[in-house]
Amino acid sequence: MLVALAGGVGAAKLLKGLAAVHDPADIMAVVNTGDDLVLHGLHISPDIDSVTYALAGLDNAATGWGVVNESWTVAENLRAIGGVTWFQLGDRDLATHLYRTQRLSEGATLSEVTAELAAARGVATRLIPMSDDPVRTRVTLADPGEGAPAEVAFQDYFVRLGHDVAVASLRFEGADRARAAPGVLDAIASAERVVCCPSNPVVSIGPILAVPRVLDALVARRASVVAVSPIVAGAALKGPADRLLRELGYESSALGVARLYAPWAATFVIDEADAALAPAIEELEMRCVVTGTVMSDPAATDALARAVLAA
Ligand code: FO1
Repeated sequence: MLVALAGGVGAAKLLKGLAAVHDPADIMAVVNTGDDLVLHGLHISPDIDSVTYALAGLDNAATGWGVVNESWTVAENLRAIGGVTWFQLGDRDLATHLYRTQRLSEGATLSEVTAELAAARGVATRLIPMSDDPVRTRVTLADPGEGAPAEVAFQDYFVRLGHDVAVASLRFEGADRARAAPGVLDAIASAERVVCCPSNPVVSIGPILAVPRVLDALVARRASVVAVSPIVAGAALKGPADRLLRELGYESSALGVARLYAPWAATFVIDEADAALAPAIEELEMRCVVTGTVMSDPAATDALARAVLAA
């Protein structure tokens, strides 16, 4: 079994590549749920949905989230009646949130619903939330502004504020009481290889590591863990990972991410643009693999997946 730690868009791409070059039924993706939110009474799991849509070939490559060929009738009507529209939900995407919310209200777990949705979309890769218990990423803003709350929910920071604000700190509400979803710890313990996808180290991988016993399980399997740097030439390919790393006191480089991951990952994959960092990464007692990590098309994605499996 290949186990992958996954956030949203970066993970979705690599998982697509891994599923193309390895038996998808032998891959289990453990997905971040710290970004989850309830809006219009609907339970939305953005990272689970990004991964599911990508593996089903339904992903919207232009946005990196949501469904391809989306229509916006509900959103347009919601806007007309003065509803909340800063977090955009397309018509096709809404079906997913309706299904999830209904099943959760019937007593199904998030793991069960995630498996049902993946099966319904024809996804062979096993998708599992990091936890069935609620864990919510909360963001403390450095300059909240007069009368504004200092701490906001993750999607308020990410979408409503366009992650264009300085962050002072993060916390993963509920993580201390959360249990890893059924099967996660056993899968890490018995995996042939664990792949940490090129996701945001602090807000995508961070919440997974914050679930009790996950970090210990990874440390115990350090020799089998391969992580892919989400930072290339000092910058994130998408999203605020570079800025967040700096604001939280880490170096915004592949080396900075390697320092964060060194306790539990023995192999680190970096881009050719960062080849000069390899010796410093190897000093962390990590094996450093230098290859093309920018997944600009399916061929590049599959090549990275092959390099990760060969690492
Ligand atoms: N990201 C945006 O930037 N704007 C949106 O309106 C938005 C809506 C949305 C709806 C469903 C969904 O599954 C994801 C959505 N995202 C949106 C993406 C999401 O906020 C982030 O990409 C992830 O949480 C970060 O990994």
